[in-house]
Amino acid sequence: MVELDERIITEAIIHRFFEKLRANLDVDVAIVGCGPSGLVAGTLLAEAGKRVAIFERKLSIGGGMWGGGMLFNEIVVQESALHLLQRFGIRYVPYRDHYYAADSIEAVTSLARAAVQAGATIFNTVTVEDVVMRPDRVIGLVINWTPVEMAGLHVDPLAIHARFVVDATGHDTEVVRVVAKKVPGKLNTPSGQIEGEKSMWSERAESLTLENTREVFPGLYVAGMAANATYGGPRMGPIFGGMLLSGEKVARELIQRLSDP
Ligand code: 48F
Repeated sequence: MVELDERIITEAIIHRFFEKLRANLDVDVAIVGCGPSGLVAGTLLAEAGKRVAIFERKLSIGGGMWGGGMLFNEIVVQESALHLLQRFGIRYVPYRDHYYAADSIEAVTSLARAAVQAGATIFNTVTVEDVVMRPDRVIGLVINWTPVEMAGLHVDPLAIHARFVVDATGHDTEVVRVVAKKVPGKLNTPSGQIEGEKSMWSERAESLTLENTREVFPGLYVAGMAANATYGGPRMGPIFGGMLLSGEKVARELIQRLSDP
């Protein structure tokens, strides 16, 4: 038996982590937020051979999916997104007509496993605090450790470059907020600013999530709940089809954009 050496354990972690970080200094797509929309987008882009990094502020990934509705850990998905439950191997049961229920823990773990195994790199406990800009375009992200943010420490961040950034930060729409405030130019919204999320209306919210998934500023796309919050759509509650479909749509559009000359 070889005696375990604490220094080798430490060295392995440091070596592997910095390899991962270095490999993601320049990516095709940088996704902010590791909720359902970010995870679906990350998986499909990585499966298409794109270099994808996903940054998540929290230690845990999965965003608002773990808690189902009011901590009852089940989610509901409608017929139009059933193919995505199937694609990610998430088991479901039909409920009345056209509704499907799934265990939220199985949903998050299946999406996360798919994303990592497809080749997307997830950086958890990393907060995106700003973007990297060039004249009229977003070209990357400014990142820092979440504990630095939590402790209010004055520590300069680091930065990465990306051909496209996706704001999948949910209700807070944090990347779009920074761009609206600090990057010259206007958002591609009716007012040129963030329209703001509206109160709950599940049917309308689900279709608008898909419609609102698009490029909101050169180099910056919005997906998931962030898309509705940006374009003034309502919230939808614990139905998740729109989130999954939004991730699918942004991936499809970016695969196309990335193949443009
Ligand atoms: O909120 P979230 O799950 O986003 P989503 O994919 O899904 C929304 C649903 O969960 C639910 C809903 C509908 O059914 O309305 O809310 O749109 O995940 C967003 C993730 O982004 C992280 C945050 O911690 C969460 O896990 N996040 C937010 N801001 C930042 C961030 C930031 N500045 N840097 C890194 N991560």
